[in-house]
Amino acid sequence: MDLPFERSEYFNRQERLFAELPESSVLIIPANDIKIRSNDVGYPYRANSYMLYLCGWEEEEGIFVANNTSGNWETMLFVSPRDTKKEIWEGKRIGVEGAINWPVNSTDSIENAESYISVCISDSHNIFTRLGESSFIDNMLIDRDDISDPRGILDPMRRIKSPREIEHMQEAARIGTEAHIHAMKASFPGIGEWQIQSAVEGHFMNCMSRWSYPSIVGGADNGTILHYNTNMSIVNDGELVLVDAGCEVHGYASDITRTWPVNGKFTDPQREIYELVLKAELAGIEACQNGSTWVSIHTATSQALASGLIELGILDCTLEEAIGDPDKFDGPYRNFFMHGTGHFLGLDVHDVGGGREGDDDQGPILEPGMVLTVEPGLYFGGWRTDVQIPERYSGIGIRIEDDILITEDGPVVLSSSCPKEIHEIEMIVGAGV
Ligand SMILES: [Mn+2]
Repeated sequence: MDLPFERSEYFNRQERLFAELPESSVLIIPANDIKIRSNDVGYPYRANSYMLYLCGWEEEEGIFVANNTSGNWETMLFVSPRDTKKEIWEGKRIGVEGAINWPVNSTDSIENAESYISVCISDSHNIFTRLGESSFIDNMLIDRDDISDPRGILDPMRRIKSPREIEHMQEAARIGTEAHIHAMKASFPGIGEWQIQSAVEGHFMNCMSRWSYPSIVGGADNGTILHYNTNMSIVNDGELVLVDAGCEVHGYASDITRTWPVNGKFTDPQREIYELVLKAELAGIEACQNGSTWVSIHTATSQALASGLIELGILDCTLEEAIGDPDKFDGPYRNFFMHGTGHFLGLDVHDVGGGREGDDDQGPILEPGMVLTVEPGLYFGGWRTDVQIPERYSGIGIRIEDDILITEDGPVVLSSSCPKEIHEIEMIVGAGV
């Protein structure tokens, strides 16, 4: 099995992390616990992102341990040992001998992990791990109060993608883009949301990929529900469908949203809102400049959306009033755009490194190598009771989302081949597969 990165890249990540840790430290990264779905059947297993980042270990079970109690950093990977009787049922294992090809100093059976880690933690003054990931590790640390979360160091590292990471993300964006094009071509009035989902996810699987989050396929009013993923309704003639779907390549996510009329022709009200969201998205992408603040992207999309809502007569106020407190963005435009403009993207679809709502400052400064989404939307759910929805726009939910790489020369749209201009969409929807 080939690792998705050269061993040197993993060693480089480990060294940069270790350089930030004090003497007498132990770092413990356990694999995710297996979650039961039904009786003895587990949910599909997905490796812990920090495990993938530091050593690329993807098998169920596994503990990455690093310590510098001897003065030098030593890394150890505990894995499930070879066991023919279990492998007959569960599949072949890499095993202790095979795991030495992973970027660690040594490997051992997971059965020996407890005694090794016990010695490590009693010899160390600083324990770095994230509690709540593994009941096994949590139980071993129950009496310790000198535990620190290594994410404070790892997350800023993960925020800047290496050239090889960007290659994997470009590939995830390429597959995601093709999947959206397939779904557009396959659309027709009366199609089921699940059938569109099947076109999208079928393409992921065809490319040896899988979704990076449950696909959102919402027709008409369902498209106004931000995390709708029931995907069980029919999309009728004259209705829009909002598809928010992305896939993973070596753990790296794409996250793309497109909205199109299933009959291939926007109505005037749909076109008015679509053009506004697209304008806001392009303004947000343009704001993705090296050295800019995170919040400047949200400011750009918010100003475009708010002024458009005023022009369309949906809001009757000044731009300042529409946006509200410029630090809080709490004006009435939020009735129709109630989420953030984007998030970092990487090994987690909502990747680590800040930039999420709740940050109290201007957010991270954009730097080359960061990858983030820009995804403004407008939602006019006819079912809403909290706000007056204009009849003309009732049932319209539109979001447009692309994956953006920050470079010294400006934003690079990794999902740029995914159609989003109205004339492109009208040409491709229903073209058949
Ligand atoms: Mn997103």
